[in-house]
Amino acid sequence: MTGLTRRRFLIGSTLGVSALALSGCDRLEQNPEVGGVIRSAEKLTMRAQRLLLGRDALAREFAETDISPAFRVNGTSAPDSEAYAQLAEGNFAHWRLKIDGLVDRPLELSLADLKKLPARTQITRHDCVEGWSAIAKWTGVPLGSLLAASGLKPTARFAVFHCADELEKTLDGSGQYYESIDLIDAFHPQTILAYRMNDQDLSVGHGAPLRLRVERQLGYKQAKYIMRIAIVDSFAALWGGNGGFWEDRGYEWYAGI
Ligand SMILES: Nc1nc2c(c(=O)[nH]1)N[C@H]1C(S)=C(S)[C@@H](COP(=O)(O)O)O[C@H]1N2
Ligand SMILES: [Mo]
Repeated sequence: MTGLTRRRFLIGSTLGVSALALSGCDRLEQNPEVGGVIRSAEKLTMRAQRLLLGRDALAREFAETDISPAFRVNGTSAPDSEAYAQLAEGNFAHWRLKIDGLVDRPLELSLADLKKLPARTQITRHDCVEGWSAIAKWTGVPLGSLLAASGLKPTARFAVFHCADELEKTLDGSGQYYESIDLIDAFHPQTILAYRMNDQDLSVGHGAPLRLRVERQLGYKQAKYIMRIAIVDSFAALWGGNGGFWEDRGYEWYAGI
């Protein structure tokens, strides 16, 4: 081999390698799964930007002086199960929040774990569909930060909250309280998993140890007694298929206010 041909040979093989890498890259983008990841990342960026720029999308926050002297307990006032009673008895030290489903890293967090994480406090008005409202101060962990830590899979679309209580005794268990929200609401800055209300640990009546605050929606979306959050691409297979206990009984899934 002469010097020149050897050089040509080397250039040729280098080109060959990068051409291969390029075509590999092409093939990667054509792969529907990878294409989906890129497209959904783009969608997430778009959503995050809309949330950050659209300040009017925040629910109104109030002053300490606006806090209602009384806040009704509505729906379940204490879950009627031996398992819950035991958890409450032990001050929820043995309770664990599970986050699973379409995530890369399922999480199991104790109340102490949650309390160590960066928290958000907000004073907001709760509006029940039955026609009463009350203002309270809520402290908890932004749901979005937990979902980010769990690593959502590209197919993730909804967060489903499974609660400890049965609001209606049914043979098939469909009286179990549950709720769901989409990722836009899940990552909204005011969407928190609250463990404190008006500077006190959340009482059993108001959903101890953990309840959802999703401030741009009505009262029945504010799931109390959360045990598990499942990330899903559809809630069609759950109970009545409408994404929530009240939704299965005819209420709107998106209960915007
Ligand atoms: N697990 C669970 N979450 C629930 C309910 C319930 O019965 N069980 N009731 C809903 C309704 S209709 C309202 S208005 C609020 C009431 O919350 P409060 O008891 O703190 O007022 O919780 C919502 N979340
Ligand atoms: Mo409600």
